[in-house]
Amino acid sequence: MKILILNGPNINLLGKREPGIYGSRGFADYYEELKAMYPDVEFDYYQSNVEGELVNKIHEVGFDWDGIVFNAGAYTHTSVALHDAIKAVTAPVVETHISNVYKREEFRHKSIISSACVGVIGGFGLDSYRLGVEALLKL
Ligand code: CA2
Repeated sequence: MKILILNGPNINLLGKREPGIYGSRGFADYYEELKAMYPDVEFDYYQSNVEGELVNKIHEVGFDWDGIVFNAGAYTHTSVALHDAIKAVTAPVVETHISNVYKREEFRHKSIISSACVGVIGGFGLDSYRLGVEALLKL
C-alpha cells in the first residue's frame, strides 16, 4: 500500500502561526508519528504553495499509488484545476482538513474539490490525516 500525504498552501507554516486554529505542532513532526503508526504502509509527503505543482504531483502518483490524503488548503475553495486533476487520476483522494471549515468563515464552506474526492474528513486537528489514511485502508 502506497499513500501520498499531500499538503497545499501555507501548511508549511503549521506550528509557527495561528496555533489557536491549527495547533502548535509542525507537520514534519506529526508525519514521523503517522509513519510509525503504519509500518506496513509506504508513505510519501509533499507540500507546495503552488497550485500547478500540486496538480503535477497528483498526476505523478495518481495512476500508480493506492491513495492520496490531500489537504488542499485554501485551494480547496478555489481550484477547478485541482478538481480536474483529482478526477483525472485513478487513485482515490481523501479531502482532509485540520480545522472544521463549517465553524469558520462562510467562504470556507464551499469546496470545489469534494465532488472529485472519495470522501471528506475535517475538524480533528492533525488526527484528520490519520483518519484519512484509515479511510483509504478500508476502501
Ligand atoms: O483546516 C484546514 O486544514 C484548511 O485546509 C487549512 C487552510 C484553510 O485555507 C482551509 O480553509 C482549511 C489554511 C492552511 C494554512 O495553515 C496555516 C498554518 C499556520 C499559520 C497560518 C496558516
